[in-house]
Amino acid sequence: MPALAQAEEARTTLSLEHGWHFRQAADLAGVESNSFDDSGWTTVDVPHTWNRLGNVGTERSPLSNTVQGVGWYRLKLTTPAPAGGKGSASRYFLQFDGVGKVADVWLNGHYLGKHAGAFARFRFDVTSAIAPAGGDNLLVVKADNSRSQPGSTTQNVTPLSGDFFVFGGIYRKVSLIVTGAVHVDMLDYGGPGVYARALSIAPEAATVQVTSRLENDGTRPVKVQVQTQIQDADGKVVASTTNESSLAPGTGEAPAATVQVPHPHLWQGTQDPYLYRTVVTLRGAKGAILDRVTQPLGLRTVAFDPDRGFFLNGEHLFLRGASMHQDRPVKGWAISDADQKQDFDLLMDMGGNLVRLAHYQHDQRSYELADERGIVVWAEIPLVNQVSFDGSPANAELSANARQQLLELIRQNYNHPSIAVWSIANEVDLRAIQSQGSSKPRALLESLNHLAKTEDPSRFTTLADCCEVRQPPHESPDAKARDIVVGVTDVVGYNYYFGWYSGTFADLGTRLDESHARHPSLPIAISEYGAGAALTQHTDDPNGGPINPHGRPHPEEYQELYHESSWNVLRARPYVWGVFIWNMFDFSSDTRREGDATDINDKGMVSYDRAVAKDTYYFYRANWSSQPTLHLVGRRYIDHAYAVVDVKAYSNAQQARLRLNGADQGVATCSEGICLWRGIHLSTGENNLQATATFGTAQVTDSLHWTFAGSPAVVRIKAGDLSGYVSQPMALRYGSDMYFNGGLGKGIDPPDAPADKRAQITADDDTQLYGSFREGTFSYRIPVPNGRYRITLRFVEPSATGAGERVFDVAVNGKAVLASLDIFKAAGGKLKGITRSIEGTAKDGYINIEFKPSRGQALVASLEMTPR
Ligand code: GCB
Repeated sequence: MPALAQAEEARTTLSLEHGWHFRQAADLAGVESNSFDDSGWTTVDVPHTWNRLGNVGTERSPLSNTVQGVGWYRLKLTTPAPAGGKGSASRYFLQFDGVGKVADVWLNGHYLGKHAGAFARFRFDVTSAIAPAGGDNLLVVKADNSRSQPGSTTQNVTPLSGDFFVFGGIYRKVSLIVTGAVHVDMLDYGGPGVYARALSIAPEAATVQVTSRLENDGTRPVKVQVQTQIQDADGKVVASTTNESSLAPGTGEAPAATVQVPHPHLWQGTQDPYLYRTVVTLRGAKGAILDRVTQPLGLRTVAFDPDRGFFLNGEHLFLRGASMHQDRPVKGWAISDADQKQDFDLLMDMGGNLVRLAHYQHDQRSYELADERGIVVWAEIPLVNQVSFDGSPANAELSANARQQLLELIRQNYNHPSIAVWSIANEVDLRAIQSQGSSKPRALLESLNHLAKTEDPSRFTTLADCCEVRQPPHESPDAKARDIVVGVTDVVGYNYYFGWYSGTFADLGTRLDESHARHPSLPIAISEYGAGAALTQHTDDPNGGPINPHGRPHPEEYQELYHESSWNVLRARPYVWGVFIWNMFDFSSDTRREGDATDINDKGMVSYDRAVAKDTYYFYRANWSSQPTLHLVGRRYIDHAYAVVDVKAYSNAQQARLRLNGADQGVATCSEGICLWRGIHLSTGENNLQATATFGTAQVTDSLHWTFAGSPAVVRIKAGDLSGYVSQPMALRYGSDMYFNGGLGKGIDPPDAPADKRAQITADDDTQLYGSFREGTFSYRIPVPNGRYRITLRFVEPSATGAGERVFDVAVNGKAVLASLDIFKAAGGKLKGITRSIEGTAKDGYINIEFKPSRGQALVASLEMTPR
C-alpha cells in the first residue's frame, strides 16, 4: 500500500505508482470486473508506456515497439481514510497527469468516463464508486493511442498527424486525492480551481485578482470563509483578504478577491525569477480548514512590439532558446521530474531564456521549472499540420476536442508567470503545399483564438506558420487551396528551414523581411529553424555537396554551418521577438530514417539520450551565454582525410590561442563566437590540439585529439560529395569535397533517389568515384608540399545528350593542360566514366587547378594528387 502524502492540509494525495498490471491488447471482455484474471500480466510502475523507439543504426532496433492501439492497466488499491479524519464526509478524486491518447477509466466496475487528448491532466470524482475507507478497489484504465485516421477511435482527437510519435499508456503520474465535502473545485478542466492575475503593476503596489471556484458536495448551503493570501518567496504573507460566503450545493465561483501587493518584487526572467505564491484557504464556520490550494504567482508585464521585439516589465529582452519534446530513449514519454530538470539545465547552460514546449501541453513540472528559472514559455496545443483528413474544415467533434485541449492548457497553466503566449496551431497550412489536400483551418483557428482571449485576456495568442507564402520551387505546382492563417493571432512565429529543406541560408533574412513588410504591425518570431546532425557522420567541408534532409548522411558540420549562417541573419533583425531553435534535443519520430539513426529527428543541439551536446550547442553557448566558453569544434571527426585543415573553436573570449602537438599555431580573433585558424598542418599520426583563452584572470583550455593516417603529399578528393569515400576495390580513401572555390557540388542522382532508380554509371575503375561532381566555373587550391605531382582527374557526363554541349579547359597554375575537353565525346556517351592524368608543380605550398568552360559548365568528379 503506497504511503499517504500530506500535500495540503485537509487534502491528501495518494500517489499510485506501483503495482499496476499491464497488458497490451485489443478489447478484453470483462477486464473491468473484479473477477477478471490478470495474473499473467506484466507488473509495471507508472509513469509507463509500452512504446519504445528511436535508435542509432540504419535499421529499427528489435527492442522497438511502435504498436499503436490499446493497452490495459489494472491496479488494486485500498481506500485511504477520509480527509477530515474518521466519520467526516470526504470526496475522492482520481487524477491522471497524462494518458496517451484516449483513456477510459473504471473503478470497481463503474465506468467513470473517457478523456480524449494525450497531454492534459484530467480527474474523475470517484466518491460514489470507491469502497469505504480501508476497503479494496480495482482501478482499470484503457489507454488507446491508435493512429488517427478515418474510422479510428482517435479520428477526432488532435493531433491527427505530426513529426513526433504519440506514445501510448499512463505516461505521467496518477494519484488519488481526498478532500472534504467542501473544497476548491477539482473538475475545472483539470485546473487548480484558483486563478490569479495582476490587474496592474506599479512600483508601489500590484493589484492582484484571484478567482476561486468552490464546490460544496453536501446537500445544504454551508457558510465558508475564503481566505486569499499572497506569500512572498520566504512564505511571509504580504497581502491577504478574507471573504465570507454561503456556499450553495454544487459548484460556483467565489466572489473575486482583489489584493494589493506592496512594492512588488517582479519576476524578471533569468535575471531574477522571483516567485510569490497565491494561497487560498477555505475555512468552515468554526475556523476549521476545509481545503487549501497553493499556486505560483509571478508579477511581470509582457509586451510585444512589431519593430523592437519582446519586452519584459517594460524592458527589451532578447528572447532566444529552443523547442523541446518530452521524450527520451527507452522511457519514451514516461519521463521523470529529474529528466525535465536536466532538460532545463541544458537549455540554460546553452544560454537560452526561452522555450517552446512543443507541440502540446507538457508535464506541470516543466512549467514550474520555467517559472523557477525565469525561462519565457511558448505553450501550445497539439493542433499540428491538419484539421481534417480530406482537407475540409474541422468537423464539430474535432473542433470540440481542440477547444477542450485549449481550455485544459489554459486553466491548468494559468498561474505560471513563465508563459507569455498560448499557441493555437502549428503548420496547419502545410498539407496544401505538399499537395496532400486543401487546408481549411481558419474557422477553427478563429474560434480557438477567441476562446484563448476570453479565457485569459492577459496573455497573447500565437501560432507557428510554415506556408503563408510559398512560391515555386518551394511550392509544388499542384499545391491545393489553403486558408491564410497568419493574422488570426496577436503575434506569430514562422517555421523556416532555408538551407535545409529548401532554398539557401540567405533566404531566411529575405523571407523574414518580406513577412515583416507584409505585416508591419504583427510581432514576428522565428518559431522553428534547424538542421539535422548525426554524431557519427562528418564532412571536411559542409559546403562541398548537397545535403539530403530526409535521408542520410547528416554530417554534424552541416548543422554548424546552418546555424552559424542562420544566426548571422537573425541577430541582425531586432524586430524578431523570439528565436526558437528546432530542436533542443533529438526526438523520436517513426517516419524518420535519417542521419545515422532510425525513428529519430536529429535536429537537436543535444543527442536523444542527452549524453552528447553537439558542437553547435557550443556555438550558441558562445553567443548566448555569459559563461566562459571555449570549445574546439570537431569533437567527433577524429580520423581526418586531409593534412591541411581549418581549425575552429566556439568561444565568447576576444581571442584564443591554438597549439598543435605543443607547437604554437597563433592567436585567432573570435568574432560572433567563432575563432578560426586557417590552414593548420596536421602531422601524420597523432594530433593533439589545445586552445586557450583568457577570461578576466581565468584561463580556460580545451583540447581534442585527431589522427591523420595519410601523407601530406597525397590528396584524394571526391568532388560534390559531403561524406568522403573509401574505395574498397582500390583500397583508397577520398576525402569529401574540399579546397574548391566556386562551382556547385552535386550528385548524379538526387540525394533521396531510391536504389532502383539510380543512374547506372560505367567505368573502368570504381563507379562510385563518378557518382558526384563539382560543376560550374571553379578551381581547386590544394595545399601540398612543394614538388612535382601527378594529378588524376575523373570525369563523367551526367546530363548532356550529345557532343558539344559541355566543353571546358583544365589549367594547372594558370597553364592549360587539358584543352576543350568534351566528356560526352571522349567517353562516347553520358554516364560513362573517363580519367585523365596530368602533371603539375606545387609552389609556395599549393597547387592550383582551374576548370574553365567554353560551352556549358565545367565539371570534375574526383581528383587525386600523388608526388612524381
Ligand atoms: C516542422 C514541424 C516540426 C518538425 C520540424 C522538422 O516544421 O513543425 O514538428 O519536427 O518541422 O524537423 O521537420
